[in-house]
Amino acid sequence: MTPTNPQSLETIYLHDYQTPAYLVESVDLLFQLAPSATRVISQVRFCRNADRKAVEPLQLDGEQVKLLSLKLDGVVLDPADYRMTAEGLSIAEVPESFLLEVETEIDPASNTALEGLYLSSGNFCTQCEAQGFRKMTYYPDRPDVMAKFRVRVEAERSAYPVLLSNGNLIEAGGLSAGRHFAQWEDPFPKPCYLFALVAGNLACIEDRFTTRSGRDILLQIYVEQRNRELCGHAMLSLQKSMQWDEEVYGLEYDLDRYMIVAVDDFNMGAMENKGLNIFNSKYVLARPEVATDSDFLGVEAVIGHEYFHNYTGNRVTCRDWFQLSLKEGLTVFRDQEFSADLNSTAVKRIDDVRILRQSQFPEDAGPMAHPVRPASYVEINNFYTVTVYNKGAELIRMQQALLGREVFNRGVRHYLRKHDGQAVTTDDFVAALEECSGRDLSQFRRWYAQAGTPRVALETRYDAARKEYRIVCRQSCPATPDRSAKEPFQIPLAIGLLGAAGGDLPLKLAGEEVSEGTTLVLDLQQAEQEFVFEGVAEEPILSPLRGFSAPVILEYSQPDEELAFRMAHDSDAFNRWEAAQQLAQCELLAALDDSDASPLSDLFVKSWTQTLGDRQADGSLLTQLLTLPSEVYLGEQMSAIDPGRIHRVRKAARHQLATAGRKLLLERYRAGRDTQAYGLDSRQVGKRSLKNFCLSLLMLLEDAEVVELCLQQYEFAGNMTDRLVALTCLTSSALPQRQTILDDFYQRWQQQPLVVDKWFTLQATADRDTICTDVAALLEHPAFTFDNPNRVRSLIGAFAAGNPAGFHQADGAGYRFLTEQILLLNQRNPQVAARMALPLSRWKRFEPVRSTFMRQQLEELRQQELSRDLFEIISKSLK
Ligand code: 7MF
Ligand code: ZN
Repeated sequence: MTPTNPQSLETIYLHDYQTPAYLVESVDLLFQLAPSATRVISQVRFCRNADRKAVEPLQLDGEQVKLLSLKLDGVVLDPADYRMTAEGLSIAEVPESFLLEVETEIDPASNTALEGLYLSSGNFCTQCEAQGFRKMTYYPDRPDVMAKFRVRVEAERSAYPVLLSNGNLIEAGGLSAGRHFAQWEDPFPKPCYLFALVAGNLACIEDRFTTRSGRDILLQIYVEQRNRELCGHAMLSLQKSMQWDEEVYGLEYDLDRYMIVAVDDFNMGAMENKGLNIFNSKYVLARPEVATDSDFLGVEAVIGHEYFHNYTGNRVTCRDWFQLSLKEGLTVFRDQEFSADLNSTAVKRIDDVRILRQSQFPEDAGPMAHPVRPASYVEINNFYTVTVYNKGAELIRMQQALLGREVFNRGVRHYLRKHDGQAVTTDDFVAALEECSGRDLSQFRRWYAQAGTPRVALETRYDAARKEYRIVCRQSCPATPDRSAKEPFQIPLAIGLLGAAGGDLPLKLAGEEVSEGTTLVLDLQQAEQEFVFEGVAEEPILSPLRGFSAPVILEYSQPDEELAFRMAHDSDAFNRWEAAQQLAQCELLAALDDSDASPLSDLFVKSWTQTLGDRQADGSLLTQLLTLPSEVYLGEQMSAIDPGRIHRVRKAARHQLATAGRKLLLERYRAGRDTQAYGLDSRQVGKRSLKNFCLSLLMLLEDAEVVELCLQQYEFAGNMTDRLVALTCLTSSALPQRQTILDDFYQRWQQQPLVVDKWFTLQATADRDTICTDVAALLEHPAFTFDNPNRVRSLIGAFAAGNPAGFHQADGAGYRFLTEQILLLNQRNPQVAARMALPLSRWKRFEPVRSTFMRQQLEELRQQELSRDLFEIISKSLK
């Protein structure tokens, strides 16, 4: 752990940005690999940046590395010639251009933070984004310094037969003493955060892709030998990604070889290193017996995401880390569109909006709120957030809505051509769209600079005599830590008007042509603005914010009957779901105030049952429509969150639906059982999804018939999707077979780490009064370890973030448990520890008893010696 010395806790500001004083022409790296003592020899050609007149010191970043030697143009530097700190070294006087040779030693075997060079299952791998490169050698570790890299890797041949780095393999061969080498060269200049190295005993699965210009690309996936049968879906997803980027954006892959390596120990999802992506094995390995349908979708989305970075991130990169959303927001947007095109647009949109509301809106309303382009940070790793990623993607989506798909698409192509090979800013992106469209997006830019979720209140009035329909929009945005007063946003508000027959009415704004299509994007710019529709033949039902066209909180109360009508008839599938959610939300929130055993109205139950009976609709969409708003989302609607009460009401409502719908649920469950071989097409996925939704609800009844179905499904399931749902239901039950079946599952799958993760998660998220002691007991299980981030997330993360009622137990036991684990992790892996602390940061939102307990734990943590990552979160939470 980096000790928290005052220097390392400094805040970095966007307004302090300066171009680098020295640029790099070329980098030659030699890695002499050994687990506890790896030598890194770097030869870097520097030249003074042309925009500099005076001589400035050369500043290099380097942390936790042992400097062995430093030579400038072949001459060994005397310690008096340079200055060293815990964060790097600077050389006061250097010529205009020169060769710097740096030799360092590092210890990958004891690297538990998993940044820089480390070992995973005995194999070497690297993670350099954002600032891991400086943990290997001294170098200007900033994304606006781009260079061509040549890399030579040397290692013992028997233990590390595979030696990989970015780009093209130039040469490979034997060395003395059982060692061998490989020489790699990446022809594209890149910042060092895209550097990668892998060495180990890995199996390689190969396939090919022919680009539309006829170039033949070698595709390789490297995994541990035991996983070689689990790569088919990842390979297919890669080929689909390459195809999609050619078809939609005209982008062809630019190297002859694309490599993916899967490792078990990884702090995050995956990493887009040029030509050599490194993945958390969770997003590569998949087969029906071990992976669920949603795992398969996750692999496809993450493979797509990393592939799409090759242009949006690698060919055009970020000037500095404040611009992170330049590559992440845009690439998330691209992976969302990719998944929507391959699967279902509506279901994908619903999933993405759920993430936004459940994670990003709360972040925007809490102490860690920051703009999509932050203005300052202490630890950059803390800024890989849902705001930068998912709200960032929403900003891209809004620009698409404002410009129209076609113009937007041309704008993105223009951006990539104009800035190819450069390190740029989010402003450069918006400017490229402006150039292409002729539109002025200056007001839109505020979305990048102002934090907080805007609220949009709507008021509507129909004038039957004049056949006019008016919508008055008022926007506001609450204060956030960065600033209190907000300028109005430019908000694309997609709307439709429904007639009594259920169809869309034509849309004609006063003074404009009748608009094409049945959805119109209103361009809201003022704090208050009125839109008048003409020729509206009947009093319409408004369908507002179609497709969730802007990341805002809408304030518009519609009568329950209108919501039920929209739930059945809105032509926008997303808004059918939204209407159902609103209707349920109103009733559940109202029920919080009395202890009624039946929180849902007859109107709701009737509409819900009608939806359940729909035999035409896609199963996945139906499941979404039938699912009540989550406990987290409901909590966000309360002025002071009471997780216990929310849990009870939501459960009572589900029980009510299960009782009222029992017959139909059973019927739809039986109809959904597999009659053919397992397949991943969306029809089959949808069928399983609906069937398993029915089972989950029915299991709340715990009657003999249903329990038998559940036990049968567990026993005879031909795939992990079905088996896991059955086991999840059993785990929250009080049935006598519960423990035997959990043991059985573990016995069957203990050799598959990703399945063992599921086993921990389903216990950590179970609905049980004993949950805190259950989770604490699982810490002692032989399969639990703090060394593997997936395992930590599967138990501790799943409990704190995925079991609101259990974690927020009223006596504070969940909070005390979490604090202990955070402190254990703080030493080993600061990045993961900091993420685990986020649930506590929301203390102010909870009812007084819980709020006090949460704050106490934060105070407790503040007393300890913390990593920079954790220090920033804890101190900002207590401000
Ligand atoms: C899909 O963004 C969406 C987001 C950084 C690491 C992957 O490619 C990445 C890396 C974090 C959080 C989320 C994602 C990634 C990272 C991610 C992955 C797939 N550049 Br941290
Ligand atoms: Zn990314």
